[in-house]
Amino acid sequence: MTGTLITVAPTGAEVDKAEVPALPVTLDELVDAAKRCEQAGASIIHVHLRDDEAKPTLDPVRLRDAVAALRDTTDLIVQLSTGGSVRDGEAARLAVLDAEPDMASCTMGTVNFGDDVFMNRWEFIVGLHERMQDKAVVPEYELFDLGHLAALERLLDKEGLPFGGHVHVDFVLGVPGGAAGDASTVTAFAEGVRRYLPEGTTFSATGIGRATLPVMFASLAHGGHLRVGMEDTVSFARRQPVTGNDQLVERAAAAAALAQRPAITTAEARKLLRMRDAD
Ligand code: KMH
Ligand code: ZN
Repeated sequence: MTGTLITVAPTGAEVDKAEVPALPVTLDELVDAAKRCEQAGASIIHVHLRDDEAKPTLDPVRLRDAVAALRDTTDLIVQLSTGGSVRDGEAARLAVLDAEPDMASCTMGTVNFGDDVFMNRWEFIVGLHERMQDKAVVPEYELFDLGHLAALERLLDKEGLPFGGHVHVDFVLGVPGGAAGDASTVTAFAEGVRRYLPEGTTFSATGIGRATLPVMFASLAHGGHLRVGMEDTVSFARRQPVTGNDQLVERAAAAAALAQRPAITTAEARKLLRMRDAD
């Protein structure tokens, strides 16, 4: 069994900067968080950007600038979100790939998302998958519900493997409207990966809000990897706001070390995910 791949999702599209001042929203704040998180054990950064009013944006210039700045200042694998916010349209979400990240997210189906709907039509998913194949971008397939496993099996069957040939998925658990954020749900997803997806498929898992710890421990127990960050969790413990993303990465790295699967380096992560620049 390998060590643990830790992804940090520092910002997201939902958390309000006015309510959570530690949320990184400017490029300087993002780069600072990225450097600290790399130091703490992260190897992938899952990126959402904000505009000058700290609102979510898919502005192409900002996306390119962020990819360049993160590459200049860290060795992290840069994964852009194509999920954006629930208000983003398909064309803008597809255009994210023009910023030429190392990786990008690809959500495997529509899901209720609190009071909103996170829309991911089949044709849109196929379009994202194909464009990532063409652009040599490694996808991280985001699974918010068990049915998304079957959708991914169908996608790979019809459209072929992603660039590099390795399949990596992330379980996003505890979204109101999606799969629950508890240990037995992680078990169901892990069994689904073994049953429906190609041999060697790797998975990480993240739990929203108070689901973060049960999901983290269950994922480690199943040989899975971890995603943490303020996109998903803004309380470190009861009545204890997160002070920064590195605090969450440090805790994940400590849990991984206790599980005797310490955090892997960015170079090891590139190899694991068969990235184009892996040694
Ligand atoms: N913000 C959510 C609506 C992704 O980044 O690919 C979607 C999301 C998934 O965060
Ligand atoms: Zn995201």
